[in-house]
Amino acid sequence: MIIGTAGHIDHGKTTLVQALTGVDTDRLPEEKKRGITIELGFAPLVLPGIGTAGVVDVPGHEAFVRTMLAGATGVDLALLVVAADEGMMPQTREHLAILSLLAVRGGVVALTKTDLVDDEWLALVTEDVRNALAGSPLTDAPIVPVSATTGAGLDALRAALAAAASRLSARDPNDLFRMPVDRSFTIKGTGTVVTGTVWSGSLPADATVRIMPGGRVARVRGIQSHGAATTVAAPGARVALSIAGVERDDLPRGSWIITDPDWPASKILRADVALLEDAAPLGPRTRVRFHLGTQDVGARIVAAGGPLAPGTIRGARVLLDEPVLARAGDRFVLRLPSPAATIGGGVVSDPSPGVARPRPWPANLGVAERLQAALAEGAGQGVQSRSLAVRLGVAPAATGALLGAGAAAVATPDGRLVALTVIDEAASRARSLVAAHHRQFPLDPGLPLAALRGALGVAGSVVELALGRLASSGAVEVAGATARLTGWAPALVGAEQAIATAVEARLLAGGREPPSVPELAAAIGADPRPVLRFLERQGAVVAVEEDRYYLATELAALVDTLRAGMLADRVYSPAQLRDLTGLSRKYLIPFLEYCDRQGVTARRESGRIRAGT
Ligand SMILES: Nc1nc2c(ncn2[C@@H]2O[C@H](COP(=O)(O)OP(=O)(O)OP(=O)(O)O)[C@@H](O)[C@H]2O)c(=O)[nH]1
Ligand SMILES: [Mg+2]
Repeated sequence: MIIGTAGHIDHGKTTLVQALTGVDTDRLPEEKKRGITIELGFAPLVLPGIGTAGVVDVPGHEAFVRTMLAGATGVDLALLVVAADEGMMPQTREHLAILSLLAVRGGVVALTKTDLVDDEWLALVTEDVRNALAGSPLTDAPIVPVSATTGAGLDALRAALAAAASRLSARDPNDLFRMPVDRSFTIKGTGTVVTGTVWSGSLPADATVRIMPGGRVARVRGIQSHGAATTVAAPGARVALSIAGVERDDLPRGSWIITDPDWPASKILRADVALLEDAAPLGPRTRVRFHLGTQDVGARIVAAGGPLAPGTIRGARVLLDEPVLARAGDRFVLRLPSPAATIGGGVVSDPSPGVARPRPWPANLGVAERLQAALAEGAGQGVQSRSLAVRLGVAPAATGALLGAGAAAVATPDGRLVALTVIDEAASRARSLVAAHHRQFPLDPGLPLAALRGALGVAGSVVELALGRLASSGAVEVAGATARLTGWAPALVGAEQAIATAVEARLLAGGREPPSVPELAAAIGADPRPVLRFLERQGAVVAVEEDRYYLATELAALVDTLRAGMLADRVYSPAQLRDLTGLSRKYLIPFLEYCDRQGVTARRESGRIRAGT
């Protein structure tokens, strides 16, 4: 449970945190000297009935909004501090806007320094604050009058925080582990230590982690929470991790600690974006700062249908100057660098689009709609199933249920999710391709699978699924490495039949010395090759050398003659074998090489022997 302070400079945030927890979080000499908070402060707060919550104290100075953002990101509850003597001030409003953009889940307003004002003034300020809260996540938040100086109202404030905390739903400990780093330092004897709030999932001690966005792998040596060693970093906890094998500069604020091996960093993402009421329209060329977690990078926002204007949420493509670790559902804040101002923010709808120039999606899509859109974009390659938890922002265990809940998709054996329509379409195209192949090559046994895969342009596993469907519907069957219409067999018809008759007649007439393919072609006035290949598959002819076919019966008789005439273990010279077969030299050598390949004969230095039995 993390509570984050918010509010204008000098309104008493740090003093109030000290009054509640006993911890002075302003430790830096410069903070002491200037009397302001510069860096994030952390203190444990015991809440009745809840346990120990972590308080993150942020600076109110307008120059440190970036630090405030790093502190406010991932908090469960906001503690908005307003000094009763000054009331609503610019950073009160800016911090409130940031809490809204981050969609903080609840909070309490502390109207502090009440010892400095009278009741009438207090009533006016309270009304002012209530009006300012309208439309924010703190709309109905209790406004508790307190004084850090006198201690008045502190118990009521604790009770209000405890009540707000009790209304929060617990975070899923089985979700993907993720922690943005807010501080990193070196402790003598311990090494590199990072602190942060666990956004999701759990981390056991000794875990292997990835430091994002760079992806470096490291090992966790120890975990502490609120100063005590613990065996697991639980979701929503403030923790310190000591990490082996890295320097503090390897994981500065803005780094992320994760465990998922496949979670990619994003350079381009899809998001729903909205501008604050008082922001100027934002075009695609304006450079903004994109704050997500404790990370902030330069970015440009390309919204669908022209520049963004306040008042509507729009789908956009976010182009990031540097990689960011994002997940669907993540909230982010947009600021202008100079003059520094918070101008808007949004929610990541797709952290890893499947194409280089993703078109923005409509705003406010649900999980099922985003899955359908991703499947449509993935087309014949589908979407990797293991990417869904990040890409859709659901716990890994819940991704299976998406399919059960009617997503019209199929899981492939190689871990993809493919839209049913894609498989249907691949199946119908495969069927047409096979039929067209039969028409074009009636002597061919079918369309080679490799050619089919190439022509369909979809993942191999999608081709398998499509063929599986065609097979079960009885439309297409796979035989060996080819696909054919079920029951289809190559046959000689028309002109091919005439060629076959002429070819067989001439091969028969040639006997042991049949004409070559070019000779056949010249004799019959047509290309005999397709017919010869067909007859070869039928077993009627055999290619003894390139461009020379024998009738199978003729060849078998010739081989028998050779085998019968050769004694075992005796070497025959070519001249002897010529006499034995009656073949001229031109035919003899290719025939003997054929017999070598077939294992009928084997070569020796001075001739050939009979091989085999
Ligand atoms: N009278 C009175 N003074 C207070 C109270 N709370 C804080 N102060 C004074 O207000 C001044 C600012 O208090 P801080 O707690 O430093 O204010 P802050 O909001 O943390 O300021 P930043 O972190 O710089 O934004 C200090 O001089 C405090 O002593 C209070 O309840 N009553
Ligand atoms: Mg302070």
